[in-house]
Amino acid sequence: MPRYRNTVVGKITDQTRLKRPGDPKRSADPAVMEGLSGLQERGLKATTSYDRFVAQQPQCGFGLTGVCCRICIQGPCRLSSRSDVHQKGICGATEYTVVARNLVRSIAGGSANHSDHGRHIAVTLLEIAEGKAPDYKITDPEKLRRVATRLGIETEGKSEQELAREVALAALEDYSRASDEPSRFLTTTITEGRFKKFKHCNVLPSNIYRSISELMSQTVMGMDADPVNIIFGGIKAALADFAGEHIATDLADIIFGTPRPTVTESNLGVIDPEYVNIATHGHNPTLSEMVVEAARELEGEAKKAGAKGVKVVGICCTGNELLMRKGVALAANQASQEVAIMTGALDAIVVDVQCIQPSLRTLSECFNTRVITTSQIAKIPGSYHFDFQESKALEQAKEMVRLAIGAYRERGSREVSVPQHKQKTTAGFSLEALMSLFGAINPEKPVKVLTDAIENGEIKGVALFAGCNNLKQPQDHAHLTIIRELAKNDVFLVATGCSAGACAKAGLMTPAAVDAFAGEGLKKFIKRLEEAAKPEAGLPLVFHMGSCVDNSRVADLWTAMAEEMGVDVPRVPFVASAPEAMHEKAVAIGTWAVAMGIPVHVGVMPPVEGSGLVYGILTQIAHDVYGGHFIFERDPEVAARMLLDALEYRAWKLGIHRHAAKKYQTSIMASSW
Ligand code: BF8
Ligand code: SF4
Repeated sequence: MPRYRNTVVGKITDQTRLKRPGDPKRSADPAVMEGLSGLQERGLKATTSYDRFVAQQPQCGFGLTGVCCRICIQGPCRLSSRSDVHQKGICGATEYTVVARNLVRSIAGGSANHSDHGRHIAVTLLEIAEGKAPDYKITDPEKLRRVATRLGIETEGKSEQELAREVALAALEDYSRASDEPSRFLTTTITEGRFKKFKHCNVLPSNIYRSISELMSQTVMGMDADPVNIIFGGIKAALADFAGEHIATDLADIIFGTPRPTVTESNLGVIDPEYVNIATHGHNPTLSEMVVEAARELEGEAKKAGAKGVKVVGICCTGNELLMRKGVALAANQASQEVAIMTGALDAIVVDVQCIQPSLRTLSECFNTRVITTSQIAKIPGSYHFDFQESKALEQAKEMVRLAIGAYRERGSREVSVPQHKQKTTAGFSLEALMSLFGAINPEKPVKVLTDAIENGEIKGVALFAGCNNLKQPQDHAHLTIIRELAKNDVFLVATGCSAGACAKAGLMTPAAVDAFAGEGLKKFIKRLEEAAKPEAGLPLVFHMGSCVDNSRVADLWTAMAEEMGVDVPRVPFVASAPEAMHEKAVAIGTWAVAMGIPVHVGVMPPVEGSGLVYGILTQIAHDVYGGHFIFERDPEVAARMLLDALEYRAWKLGIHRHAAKKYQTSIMASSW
């Protein structure tokens, strides 16, 4: 079998590396452009990330290519192949060691973030089971039973409380196991082929935290110098990240309910100046669900203060969690969080963890917004801080809402300026919701509806759009450009995280977008689903599958497809793209997706170009070993072509192999991609 070669992989187009300082095109989102120019018009001196990005130019070339090592304090050592004396760091570390170490340390960061989030939810479930978190309950007992069964826990004759306790303890065991037995949340959610592959490569994590700390240990000064071994350590921590994400998704569904299709609105226009407005921002739904409840209960107090009521809106992945489960409107994704405050109509912004810019606090000074932090490990100096405890969650959430009502009272006649842009959004497509949609056509084998559509050529495959905003690109532009191109070429589209936010704000999560952008095959497929399932609000062009931890839902989809097709994941026509990746969490997700066998496009160059060897491992060798690989391409149009090529290559091979298997009455080859 010839090795997979995309003719443009390994090279990148000549797009300018950095957005020109002063480039007026800062965002594809008209609400953001209006918000930014409004600031100047109002004569306010506040600066935003967009300004600070320009101020940071030119960024350091050593850092940009990953060859700056600061791991010990003899450094920083900046390596350069152009100078004899700078080819190695002081300790003798070469560029491939330094680049690999820097890369995997960001996987450790991302994995720590996601798995911490998962552990927090597992502890909440345990507290619910033990009666220590009276404001929470088990909303989806069926999912509780399904997850328990998947984990091999006996369900017969057990109460909800008993089962919740056992599931929570099984999740916590994935963080504390002393033996080398692999993580149960990983091994029970992947194909047998992937299990064998991970075992063979010695990358199966056992204890999530141990994988992260081992990786930190592996990469300190004077430890591992072998780039391949370092990257394998990174893959292990990335698979631990996957386990943590799966715990977060499964257990949040059990506590707060598994998302079902819901209709809401997105973009800054959802902020209504006549209400007390509270933005919930971050990632963990444990707090924000309580804020929604507290806002409902304190409606009367808000009215007494002269408002029409309390309006909760979402930002980033906390926004996605609330949007999926509660139909709460999404105000902003990552790069427009500051602009939400700049409307002047946000009375409070309640934050939990991750992707929260410290700049919010400074900006809030100009607009009298209460910034409320709630995590012991995510404080911003000068903010209101609550040490959030599940045992008194609702009581604390009410205090936060009262702070917002107080700020509303002080608003008086202060000028507010909300950009009037918002779009209808149909969201809430958990895997269960997607399967029930497909089940309207084939109740016995719902996923077959999707795989059949690929096999008969109606659609070309599935693409996941994930990841962040990154101000090296105009906000949302790359997401929207690639998505429209793939839609035109009949690719079924799912999205999570800030990519889902970009789609929602741009109106791509509406039935109208199907008519406007889908190619004939995709349109036919979606309309067929619509006719069978008759969803009240119709179906969107891009299916919102949730927050970033909910990429676990997407992995479950490709696993289900692989099982239905009788192949392993690397053969499924499925690709992923993070057009504006920014966070360490995105590096962790991209890495486990590649290890699962998915081609993953990244639209912003990560700091790996300093080592040809590491670059080659990520873009070529990864494919030989795992069947997935990274595609680094900054030009969204070229990237779209490359993603389509990867899908077509898989669909073509599947057809060829299926034909041969039928002819010779053998099973489909599984060993070579
Ligand atoms: O976890 S996509 S900017 S908000 S890291 Fe952050 Fe990136 Fe957004 Fe959600 Ni995910
Ligand atoms: Fe320099 Fe080696 Fe220390 Fe890195 S670990 S800073 S390369 S001496």
